[in-house]
Amino acid sequence: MDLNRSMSIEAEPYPYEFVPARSALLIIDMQRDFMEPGGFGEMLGNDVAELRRTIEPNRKLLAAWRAAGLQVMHTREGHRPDLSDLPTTKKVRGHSKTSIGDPGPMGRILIRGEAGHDIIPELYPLPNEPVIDKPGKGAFFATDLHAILQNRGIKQLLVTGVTTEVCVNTTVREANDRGYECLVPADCVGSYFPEFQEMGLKMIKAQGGIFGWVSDSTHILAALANGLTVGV
Ligand code: C5J
Repeated sequence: MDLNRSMSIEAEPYPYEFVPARSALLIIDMQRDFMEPGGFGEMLGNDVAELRRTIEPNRKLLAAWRAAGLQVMHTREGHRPDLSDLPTTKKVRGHSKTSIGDPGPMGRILIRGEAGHDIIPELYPLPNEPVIDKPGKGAFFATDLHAILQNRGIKQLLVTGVTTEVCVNTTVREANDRGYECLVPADCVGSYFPEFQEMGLKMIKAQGGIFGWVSDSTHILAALANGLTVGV
């Protein structure tokens, strides 16, 4: 595949043109505590099945993206063990009996280094794939993501992961304001709340693609397969 040759992906509100060499797959917060039965997400009363349906499409997309030799980055939401980067407002929000930093089902909740904070085995990062540890919802806030993307010449992002209306949406908005073009495959992002899934995607592609484009992993896989054929 010629990584500098522009490709087109079927998307809404109109086709997404992308140059593979300038694109990265950014997988947001596919962490055990959000995704796995028995984790923090489920402990709060959420149905993790709503998120787990995204694992298989993400796994296929990741495999194809890696096979094409393209760049992959991952994020994890979490905090330092001493909680020095955790705003009190975030700690107390929701008045939950158990909150960030407390002992949870998979170690201290959303604390770096704990089992629940790590990425699910199905999508585990390879050693050459940067993992961005972020204290907020957006992946650009208080991280070196923008610097890494700039140093690698990345201008376009395929954003997948969880949750659609929180960390995915916030990251897409941050990226858009920094001049990146974002494509979100609907089957690779998930929310605990079906109505937020729908509206979270609608908000991205509304008004001529105000924050980006929405597609489906099958269209991305088709474009990659087509690129491999054309490139030989
Ligand atoms: C993410 C959250 N990753 N919902 N976090 O969306 O708190």
